[in-house]
Amino acid sequence: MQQNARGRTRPVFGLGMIALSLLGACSAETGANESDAVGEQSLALVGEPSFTQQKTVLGFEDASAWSVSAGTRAASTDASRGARALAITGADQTVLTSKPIGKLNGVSSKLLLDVKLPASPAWGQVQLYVDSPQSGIYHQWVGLASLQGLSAGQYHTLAFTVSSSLQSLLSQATNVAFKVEVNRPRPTPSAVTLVDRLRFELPAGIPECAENSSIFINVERGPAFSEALLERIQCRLYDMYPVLADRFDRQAPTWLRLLVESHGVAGAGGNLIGFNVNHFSAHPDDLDAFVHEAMHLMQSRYQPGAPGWFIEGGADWVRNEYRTPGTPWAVVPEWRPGIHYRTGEVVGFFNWIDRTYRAGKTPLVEALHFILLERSYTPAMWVELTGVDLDGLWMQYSGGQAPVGVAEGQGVSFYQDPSYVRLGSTLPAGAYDGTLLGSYGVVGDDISSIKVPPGYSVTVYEHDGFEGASETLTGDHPTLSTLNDEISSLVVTKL
Ligand SMILES: [Ca+2]
Ligand SMILES: [Ca+2]
Repeated sequence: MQQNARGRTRPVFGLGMIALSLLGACSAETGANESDAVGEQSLALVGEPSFTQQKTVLGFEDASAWSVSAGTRAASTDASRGARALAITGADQTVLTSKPIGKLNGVSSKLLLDVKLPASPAWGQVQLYVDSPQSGIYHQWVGLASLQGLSAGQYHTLAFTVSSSLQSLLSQATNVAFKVEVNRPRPTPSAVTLVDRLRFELPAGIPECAENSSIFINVERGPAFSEALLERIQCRLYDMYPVLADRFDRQAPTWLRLLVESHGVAGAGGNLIGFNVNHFSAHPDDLDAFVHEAMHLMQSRYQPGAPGWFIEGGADWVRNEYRTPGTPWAVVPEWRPGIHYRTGEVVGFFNWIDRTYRAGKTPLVEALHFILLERSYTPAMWVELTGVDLDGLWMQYSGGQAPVGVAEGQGVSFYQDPSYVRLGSTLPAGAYDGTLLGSYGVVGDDISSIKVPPGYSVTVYEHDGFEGASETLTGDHPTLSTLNDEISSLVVTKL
């Protein structure tokens, strides 16, 4: 496994192969003739905890998550962290009350809150309370921080000590609301006070982007690596994994292992994401690869026999959905010779399906994802979701240009794995360069077994353009003694 020319990543580690191990023939499970609506219903994820709630509420990213007892509140982009802070105008005394948070993460001995005042107050204070009637916490006072003399126009961090008894209560509590009570001299009517970033203090060594996160990333250090880049990688995961979990798997692992390695590119499975320091040192603009890998963790519970190309293609589609603008990773927007859905260039295909057959509906990848999680996938699902079978969709997508192989026995069959596992295609007589092989779904440098029926021979070449080492084969070859995973062009001859 290696990076291809476009910088896609493929699972390369031992545990990373979990996702790849799902490769194989589509499941033939029966009784799964479910309608589209089943896949749509499961999207509601009713009753499952949210991965992003605490960060959204306590990070003041959503002004509607807070109410004020006096004055007015609005969202402000003048944030101390994230995209937004809460702006309060027109009150000397007010209580900000949060929506209840289902489950608190990262409870520690100190709560911190950032405030930015319109004027330096001669007196004033902020008092913090928590409330969870459901868990026996009734308007419990946490602490008080003074505002007196704080300079205007810049954020200051207020600290509140959390007693050990309250810590253990909060760790267990459900639906905890926070109350921030502000008292200070009456500001001028238009003066804006900003609050942001209510959070529990993090342990040393944890990046600030982990504030209010529902996940924990344990870094398993390998080769020496830029600490700044390692932090950026962790932050891409702390930012994106909860978003993906809320959308794709509310039961996704919350405790992740990030393994620093020195081979391959990146891989993922279970709760592990591994990556190659050398690749990301050379390509620090490729951090969206961690969105792709994080999606693999959402796919870990797919049914056995889930199509491997869909696992990879789905993770690519998600990566593209959440792409960082300006990064060089590109998708193939429309069909062109040399691509095939089985070999990876499918983001454009999925988007075409959504435009053509699923306008106004859940995107295809998302719908199939939940069907695979529910373990009710069969190839008939393509017809359920679009009205057309998969190969028919691909043919339409290509404008009728995609070549189609012949039936087994009517030409030479090429497989990705030994012992005739993972058929690429069965090809009639002709000369096939790398592009044409790609159009048939035969992956270059990956052929590992070949069936040559009576009356045919095949000459295989190490390089594209019928160059390099070559060998002419007849009969069946469950393994290749030479040129295994090296064939890049070939000629099929009818004798
Ligand atoms: Ca914020
Ligand atoms: Ca192979």
